[in-house]
Amino acid sequence: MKVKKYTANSLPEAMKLVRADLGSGAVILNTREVQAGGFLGFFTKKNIEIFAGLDQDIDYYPKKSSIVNHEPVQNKSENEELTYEIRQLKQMVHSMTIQKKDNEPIPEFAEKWRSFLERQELEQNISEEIINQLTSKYLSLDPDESEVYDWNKWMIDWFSARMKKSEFGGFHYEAKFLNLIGPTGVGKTTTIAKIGAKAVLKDRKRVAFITTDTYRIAAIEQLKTYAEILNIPCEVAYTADDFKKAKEKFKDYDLVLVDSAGRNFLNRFYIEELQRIVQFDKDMKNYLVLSLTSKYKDMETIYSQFKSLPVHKVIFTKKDETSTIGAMLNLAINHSVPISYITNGQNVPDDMFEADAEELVQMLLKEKLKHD
Ligand SMILES: Nc1nc2c(ncn2[C@@H]2O[C@H](COP(=O)(O)OP(=O)(O)OP(=O)(O)O)[C@@H](O)[C@H]2O)c(=O)[nH]1
Ligand SMILES: [Mg+2]
Repeated sequence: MKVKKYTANSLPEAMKLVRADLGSGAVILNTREVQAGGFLGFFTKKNIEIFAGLDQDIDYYPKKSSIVNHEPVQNKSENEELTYEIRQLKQMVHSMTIQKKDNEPIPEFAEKWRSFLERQELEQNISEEIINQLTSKYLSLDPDESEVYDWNKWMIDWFSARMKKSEFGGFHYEAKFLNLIGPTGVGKTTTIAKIGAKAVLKDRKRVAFITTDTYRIAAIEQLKTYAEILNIPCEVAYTADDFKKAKEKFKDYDLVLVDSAGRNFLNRFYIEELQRIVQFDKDMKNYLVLSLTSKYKDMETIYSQFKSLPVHKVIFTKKDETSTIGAMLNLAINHSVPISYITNGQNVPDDMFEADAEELVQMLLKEKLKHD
């Protein structure tokens, strides 16, 4: 590959020079900022240098072959060396993207994405990363190409790769006890009814309820009403001993859903109180319920307070009451939070679906359509 240097005032201008000279098949090897001109250190200005070339090994741009070095290969060892060098270069090219410099103006296209992602309350470290990479990709394309480029797919791929460490998907009877915990009024009891109804009506499982929420009569009545509708038993546990007995009573059931009182879990005291009644063991999965209408910083604090319990997965509720889902993506990207269900309404059992990475990004893209 013959490498050439192009210098201009800005990255877009330098890219234009590269494109004009090498065509759309140009391979960018490096970009850097250099100081130019000046007198005794004064009046210098910043220029952008791009090193680019055409890869002779790939013949998708035969028109430009004149600048490619066609020297015949002399012998086998030289041939091997050349092959090795080409492989090295290819690896280098693959691992490089054009880096947007901090002082470069961002194209309007990326600016629109930035304002949308900020409104979605995505953490700044995440949106910055997206905008930098999006801008680089945008600048590496011809205007005609970028117009038809599948940016939605780019977003799906970006988020999917960054959320790789998070686990997605609902409860599939991997334990007998499923315990729903979380702040007040987020929808724990309603979601228990939704999961219970699905297990009874769709999966034909033997299901029971236990509630440790004994602080309000209405709370007990609420769960008992759902139990009656589903024709399943419901036990109330006032003490740790009650809880033990209820567990024993339901030992032959397929699934026992445990409801608990909503508390201000920003305060660690309530987590300890919960631990006193419920015996957390191997046969129990703990799902933390968080409402998408809450603030991200509070969700982050509550999640980290509960982590030691441990929290196996998170359920996000009330998607229907907000158009902002950044908090959920922040937790998945910055904290690898595993996401099980998303609920989107008060109807039992319909308003709930299992989360998957692509679905989450599709939700974001739908909001983007409304934003444009
Ligand atoms: N819009 C909407 N409302 C929901 C959703 N899930 C639950 N709710 C409503 O939120 C309110 C509180 O729901 P609960 O299930 O009682 O919440 P909880 O977490 O058990 O509340 P406490 O036990 O008091 O802490 C009820 O009016 C539910 O109908 C949802 O996905 N969307
Ligand atoms: Mg409740």
